Amino acid sequence: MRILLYNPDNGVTRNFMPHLWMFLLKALTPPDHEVLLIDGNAQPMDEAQITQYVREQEIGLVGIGAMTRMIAKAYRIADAVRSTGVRVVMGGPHVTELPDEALGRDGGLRHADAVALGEADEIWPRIVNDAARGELKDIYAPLDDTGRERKPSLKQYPVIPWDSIELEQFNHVPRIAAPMLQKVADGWGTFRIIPVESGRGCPYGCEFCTVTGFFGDSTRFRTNESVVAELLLLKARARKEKGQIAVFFIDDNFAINVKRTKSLLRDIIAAKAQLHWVAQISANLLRDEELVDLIAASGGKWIFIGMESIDATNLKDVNKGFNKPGEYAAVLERLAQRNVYAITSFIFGMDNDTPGVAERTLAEVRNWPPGLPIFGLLTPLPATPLYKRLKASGRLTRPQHWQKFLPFEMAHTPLKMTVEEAHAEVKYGWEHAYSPEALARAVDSLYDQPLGYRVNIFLARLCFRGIYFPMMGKMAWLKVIAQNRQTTLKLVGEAFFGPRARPTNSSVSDTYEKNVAEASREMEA
Ligand code: B12
Ligand code: SF4
Repeated sequence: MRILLYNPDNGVTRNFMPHLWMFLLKALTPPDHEVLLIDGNAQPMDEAQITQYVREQEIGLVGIGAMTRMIAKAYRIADAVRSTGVRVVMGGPHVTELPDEALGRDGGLRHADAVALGEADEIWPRIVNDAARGELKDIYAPLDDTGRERKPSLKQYPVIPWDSIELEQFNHVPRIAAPMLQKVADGWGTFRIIPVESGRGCPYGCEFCTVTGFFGDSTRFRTNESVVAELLLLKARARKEKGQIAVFFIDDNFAINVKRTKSLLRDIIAAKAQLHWVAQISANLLRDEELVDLIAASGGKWIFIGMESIDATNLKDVNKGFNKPGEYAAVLERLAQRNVYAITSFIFGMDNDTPGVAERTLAEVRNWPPGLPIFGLLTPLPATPLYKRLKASGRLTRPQHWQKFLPFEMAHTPLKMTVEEAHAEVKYGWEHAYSPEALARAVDSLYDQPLGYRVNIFLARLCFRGIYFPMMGKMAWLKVIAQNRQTTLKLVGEAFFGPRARPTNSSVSDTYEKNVAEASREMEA
């Protein structure tokens, strides 16, 4: 049987990285079936195109996975595929929480022939075999003999054949520039970001988060050997292609078990399996100096930190009181001292937020080492404790917001500001954090670092800006580059004429250094 695994486009950003579930399920498919993959973010398709593809390729089963924000598109594609008589199985966090919606048991249209609940690693081969025999069931759940949910162990993790998978759709280097860039340093003929997981689960239970409910509050890990082997495979591919591969460790909290993380990082270093990597780690775990040393030595370049808010009351409200805003600066400084920078994520529209929250947050951010701040709105995802609380108190304004996905729009009323005010705060956050002045300030604050670091922060900021201001076409990119021409010219000039003196026309560096010194004193105390 030919199987198509399809991931719908998210409607906001182009795909900067493949979705791991597709490659994982492909690797777990019984060998007598053929699996094709389409990621809508890299290969956008509408309903007509997908039905044509399914017919032409003689697909016998379509598997669709989606987060909540892509579910409306996922259902439209599923409906189109089912109209051709081909069966659809759906999986992922959204349908796990609301299987009745996908199966049309809530009074709506049926979108899927079958739904896979939770982690599908162990049940996928059964789904495929049932489908091949024409005996697909409505619901598949990973249960043990006593009928209790069974979380797959990650000790027998399959080998994802990254060395042979076709990855052209995820290459960020334009084809025209590839021959020249292949010759630069170790080769930049291709550049891809590849997702790798080393563990699952998070015990913290933040109120807005799906993870503790979905993956569980106890953590499971792959063996160090299997993670290291995967990195070596990726490294070999990059070398062979005269290109670059960066890894995104997609674990929800990569250092949730600090001892295990340190042992993994040591093994990566010992095996010379270092690639540049990004991971999500909560701020409280980054107090450990040795961990941060190992992060830097093993190739860690960017750490995604869910800071959420600079207001301790907000953090307590969403069960994230373990985040301590008072230590954010010191944590970021500890990373920056090792040339590791942070993607700092903030949520506006929390219950203690009032108008001006974006500027108050930015005032803090400006005093930190440069990073990539991102801003979103508090979103009640189905089945989270947040959703239940807001529903119980009658505060949901769009209880089924996923039916019509609207980026950066609230689905409930905050307590201390209006919905419109919350939207304006997010807009303010993005506009001011990614303005040409803010980009120039970020680049200047690294005045004492090698040029490469300044170019890195500049390019990363330009790309991250695209989350809120999508730059889909060449013209949009040209406009942004024109707006940032002063910084661009400064960096180009430096590349040709050597380093500049420390900037004197800005108080950035002084303020920054003062704050760093203060933060370090606070931590020492
Ligand atoms: C990596 C990641 C991203 C990447 C996505 C890009 C990418 N290419 O992967 C980035 C960083 C861009 C991202 C962004 C966001 N993300 Co995200 N992300 C994740 C993360 C950390 C890992 C995903 C992953 O690969 N997991 C590992 C794989 C193996 O697990 P899985 O995808 O769930 O697949 C398993 C099962 O679900 C099932 N399955 C999945 N699909 C299918 C399909 C079929 C047919 C079958 C049978 C089974 C099946 O089988 C798989 C194996 O067991 C998850 C958390 C997590 N640990 O999963 C959050 C998560 C998916 N993200 C989440 C959210 C909310 C977001 C954002 C909306 C955050 C925001 N406010 O901006 C954005 C939206 C992105 C966008 N633009 O659309 C939520 C989704 C909740 C929900 N109900 O939808 C999660 C669960 C995190 C959370 N805190 O709750 N994200
Ligand atoms: S620490 Fe991160 S993954 Fe864990 S519950 Fe909180 S938001 Fe979710």
